[in-house]
Amino acid sequence: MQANKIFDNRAVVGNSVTIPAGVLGESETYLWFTTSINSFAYTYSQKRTFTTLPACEGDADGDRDRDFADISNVLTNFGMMYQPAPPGVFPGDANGNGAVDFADVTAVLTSFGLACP
Ligand SMILES: [Ca+2]
Ligand SMILES: [Ca+2]
Repeated sequence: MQANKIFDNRAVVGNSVTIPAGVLGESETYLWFTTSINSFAYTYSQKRTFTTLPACEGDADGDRDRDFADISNVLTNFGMMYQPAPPGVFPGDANGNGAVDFADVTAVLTSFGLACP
């Protein structure tokens, strides 16, 4: 597998990293490279890759389904603008265009109950 992007995050807390929404793209492969030094000054490095999931139109809350919670999420965030529209899932933006409007209501209703790809 060939990684097509590299994400460098030096803000590791404990053994977890939270990557903010909008940083990673959909259906893209990233290289995960870590280096740690133990108490004996031994340096240990690992390389891993991971691939993000494809977009799921109609999933307004980012939990990979299309249900009543998505309708509620669109209505709660109706009128919000996330411009310019970065990749990722933003509350209420069911079609990923950066705005929460009637098109998002339609996106949820037309895909209601369908599984995400
Ligand atoms: Ca959902
Ligand atoms: Ca939208």
